[in-house]
Amino acid sequence: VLASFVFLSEFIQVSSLGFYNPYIQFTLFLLKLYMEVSRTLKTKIEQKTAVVGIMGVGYVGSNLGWAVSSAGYNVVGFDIDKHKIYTINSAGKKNFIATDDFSKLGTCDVVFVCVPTPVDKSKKPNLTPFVRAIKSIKEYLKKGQLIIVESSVAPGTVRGIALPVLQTSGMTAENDFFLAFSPERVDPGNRKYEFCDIPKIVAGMGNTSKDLTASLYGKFVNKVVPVSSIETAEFTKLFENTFRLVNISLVNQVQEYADAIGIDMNEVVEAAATKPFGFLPHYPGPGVGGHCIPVDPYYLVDDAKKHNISLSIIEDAGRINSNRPKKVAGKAQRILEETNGVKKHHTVLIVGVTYKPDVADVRESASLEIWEMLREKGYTVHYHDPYISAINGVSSIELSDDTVKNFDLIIISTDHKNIDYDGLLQAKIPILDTRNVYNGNATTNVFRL
Ligand code: SAJ
Repeated sequence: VLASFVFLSEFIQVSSLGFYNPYIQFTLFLLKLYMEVSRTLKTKIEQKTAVVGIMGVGYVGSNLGWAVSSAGYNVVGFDIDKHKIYTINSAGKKNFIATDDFSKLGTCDVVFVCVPTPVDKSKKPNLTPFVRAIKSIKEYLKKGQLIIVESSVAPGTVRGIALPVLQTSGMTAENDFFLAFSPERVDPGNRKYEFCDIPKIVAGMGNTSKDLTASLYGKFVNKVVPVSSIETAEFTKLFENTFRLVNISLVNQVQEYADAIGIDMNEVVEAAATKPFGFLPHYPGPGVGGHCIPVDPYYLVDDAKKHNISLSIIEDAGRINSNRPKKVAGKAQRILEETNGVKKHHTVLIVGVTYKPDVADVRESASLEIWEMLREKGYTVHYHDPYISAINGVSSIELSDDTVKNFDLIIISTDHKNIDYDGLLQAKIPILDTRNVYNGNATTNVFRL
């Protein structure tokens, strides 16, 4: 009855505008209803009464959830991983809870998609988690909901895959629901930039989606950067990480040449970085880990191939970086044979097993590849990492004179800040410093990559 009353009053109001053409009247009426939908959401965003859902509360979704809830919104995290759910709920933040009950998606005014978009062993994109998340959202999609994809995907994925799935609900984007894309830029362990300091690129299926999304991010991010299309935003994310991958591979490959002629590549990079323009420092390392840099660029490679374009530079860069753990293992073997004899059984201590310093994340970590290669050479390998208490069936060993002296070689593979590297020198054990923690300071028992 209420609905028909609203319908009637709207119809009368519209028709009183003097348009007696029924088609114009009906169109105006629909326009009014549509504006009502977006205006309601806009009001909820402005008044912070919008309920915000986040599909996937890993490092991206959980960081986003803390930021959005700290801005004053009620946030519901959705995940299939009970540990992730427990971690959020045990924090006891009243306006940030997590659940595996996806039916609660229907209570959300906004739903972010922050699920992983990995690649498989042959570097082919794997959108299974992404499509599964979109289908769950479609199940509970309601009129006026805003869906914002943050997961890194190839250009055209939101429009070509997410949109059709959502529209099987019978609702259409920009009329019944809103659909946008804003690439995640969470940087684990980065203490220099808070969440709010990192500008957010934003694009929508239409202007209303874009504007609603920009106004929401504007509540907890200092700078929102609207771009012309969703594809531009998808492309931007992948390109910014491809830039990093290629530059890391450049410094890794050139380091081999520098090393061959006795030049310290880290010193070269530091010297080049004194140029205040046109140079961005990247440093040689034992390999490229994590879930962004060695992954995102292959979404570009894969999509470019569909357009008969070969982004060979990215594939070459990937090969250079993938080859680094093998170089470290080979260098370790040479050092051991030089310092410890060819036949003697060798024991190696790897310092740092996470993929990058000061984070407790081992995904795609080069250190673990190096470990496996040393084990295949018959070496006994132990590790120390203050962020990882146990892995590969062993525990992190404490660094002390008594423990360190039992090793034939120490490999500094991830340079956490909270490790006493000078203390390691006291043991006079050969050290392979793949991260330049000794900054090239010449000491007899320190070897560079
Ligand atoms: N690495 C090098 N040399 C370098 C920089 C990194 O070998 O000069 C290695 C690291 O050891 C690590 C891998 O590359 O194994 C990736 O390092 P990363 O610093 O890029 O760390 P990520 O994977 O956490 O990348 C994130 C990305 N952020 C997002 O995707 C939102 C990336 O875009 C950032 O540039 C990066 O953090 C950052 O700058 O810290």
